[in-house]
Amino acid sequence: MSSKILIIGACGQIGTELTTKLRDLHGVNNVIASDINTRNLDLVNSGPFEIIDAKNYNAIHDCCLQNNVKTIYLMAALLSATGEKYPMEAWDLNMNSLFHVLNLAKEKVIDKIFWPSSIAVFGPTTPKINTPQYTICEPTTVYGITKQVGERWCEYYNKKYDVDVRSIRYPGIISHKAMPGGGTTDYAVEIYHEAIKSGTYECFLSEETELPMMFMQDAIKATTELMQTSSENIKVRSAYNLAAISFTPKQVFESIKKYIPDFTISYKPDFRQVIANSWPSSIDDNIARKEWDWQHDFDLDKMTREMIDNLQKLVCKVDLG
Ligand code: VAH
Repeated sequence: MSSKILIIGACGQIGTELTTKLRDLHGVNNVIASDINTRNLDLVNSGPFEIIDAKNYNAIHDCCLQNNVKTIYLMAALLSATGEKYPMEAWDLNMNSLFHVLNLAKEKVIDKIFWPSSIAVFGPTTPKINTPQYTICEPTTVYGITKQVGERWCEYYNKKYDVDVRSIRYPGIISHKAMPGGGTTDYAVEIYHEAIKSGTYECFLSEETELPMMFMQDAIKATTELMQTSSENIKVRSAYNLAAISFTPKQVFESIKKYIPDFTISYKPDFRQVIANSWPSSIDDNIARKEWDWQHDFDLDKMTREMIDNLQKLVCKVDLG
């Protein structure tokens, strides 16, 4: 039986598009999508799918043995805003799911792991502009703590047990296919939907809050390129800084207005403003660019064009029934 890929958390914002991309690269039947429920019927019906709770070691282990899974993409996690509401649940899911896949690799049940880290590993004491790969990391969110500790465990398993685990510190990610859930950067997705749906948006961050962001197509490209890089070329076994664009709510609003002139915005910062204030404004990703030729393709206006074109097509499809 050919070796398979298992995506845990395939119904999430990144998992949804990662499943499609990996199936394009490796063949539909070689990529098993899994999640804790079958809410996303399009995805469930698009190829091999299993219900797996990322916290359940035996369920993951059995799926790997029954299907000859040799690579796992662990995409399930509680993000920054939700993690502040449910800290122990965030610790449980984000950490124990990582230990399960690291131990499966240590026991040689699987060969390779992708695990997403985040710019949330940085905190208020980190240099905010062009944040370097190696710097002070004192995260002030539960989510950020799980990602910082997770990076330490990834590097430990690589050095001690030769586990081939690879990771990227994702910035905020913008896509039109699946909504994000429970993040502080979710405003950057909601704003496009509201520009088309209602023509106005109340932003939960202040207009000058600059954050590192990336269009989904770039994030998926970086993930698959990192996983296709030969192991000896990967020197960073915590997680790579990765960057594309940084913008404020005001700048993305201005970009959208070029296509939807009547669009209006108001600002009503909530608890997520404190989280956003603790994160960098921009990221230095020169190590990823040097070690595995990373480069992004989408700037803000190119992303806005892509988002609006696709969301307007979606609205037409729904209207036409
Ligand atoms: C969040 N979208 O907002 C995630 C991401 C950098 C932010 O990790 O929590």
